[in-house]
Amino acid sequence: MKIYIDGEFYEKENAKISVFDHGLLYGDGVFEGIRFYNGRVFRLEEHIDRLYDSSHAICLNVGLDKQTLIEALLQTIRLNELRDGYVRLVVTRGCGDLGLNPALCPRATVFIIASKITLYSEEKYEKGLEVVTCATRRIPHGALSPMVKSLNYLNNVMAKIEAQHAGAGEGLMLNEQGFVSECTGDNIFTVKKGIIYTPPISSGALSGVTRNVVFEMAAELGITILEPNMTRYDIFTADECFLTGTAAEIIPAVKLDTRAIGSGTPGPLTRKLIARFRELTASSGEPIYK
Ligand code: PXG
Repeated sequence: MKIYIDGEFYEKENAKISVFDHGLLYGDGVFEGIRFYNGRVFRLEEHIDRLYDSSHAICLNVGLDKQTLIEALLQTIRLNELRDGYVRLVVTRGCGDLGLNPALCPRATVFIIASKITLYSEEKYEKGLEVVTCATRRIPHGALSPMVKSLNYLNNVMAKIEAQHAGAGEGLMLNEQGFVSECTGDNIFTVKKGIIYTPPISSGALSGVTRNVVFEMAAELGITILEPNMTRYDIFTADECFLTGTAAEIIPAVKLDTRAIGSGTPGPLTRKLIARFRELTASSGEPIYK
């Protein structure tokens, strides 16, 4: 495996970051998780744009322009001779001193890992996930914008632990007001009487790239999507529910806090969206091998 760090490629054993890197010391940095299918990177531009928006919001200069970073990412996949997989792109504040002052970090650290990721078995895509509500709330806008895909995932990790302790596949996170925000690493959608619903970004949800693909697919199918404030009740009483994320793709959710959602099996619109999503991932995206 070849890993990109600051313009050089290293074997896995030698791909190391300093203990003085502020990404490690303070979670000071941003990242993207990007998938590629059939020799093409899916929604590359959207991921890169979000990374630069996240960096800009935290006053972090990536140190590379978008095109150079895209070329480094494609080159990392090529050197690993992969056609299907997952890229983790990370930009940290870089090496500094002890003390959180970012001004003491002269330049960002950029690293890129191209590998594989499987979050759920095929059975979960067929039968659906069970979800539980977590006590851990989504970070509020006033603490750190939840739009920033930062290296501070501790609240999501705490929520994931709660879900695991409950034996559930995913954990539902509410915001400080008690409205539904998203899951620990996925956006959430419901279907009720033919209309699709998802919490607004203002709820604290990440503006997911896969979430945006659902909006496009719904437009294509002529299905309305609404973004009202949502509560657990709206999910208990939905006809269908599914989660979206780069790693999870589109996965049905069939139970919330022991209540069956709809029939308790993946619904027809969910299945249709999964099928269309698979067509899109197989046929679109930035070619890796030109
Ligand atoms: N919300 C949160 C908090 C996320 O971390 C999403 C929503 C979905 O966004 P995208 O743009 O991927 O549709 C995410 C993304 C992992 C992993 O390693 C997690 C994500 C993406 C890739 C890998 O568990 N979460």
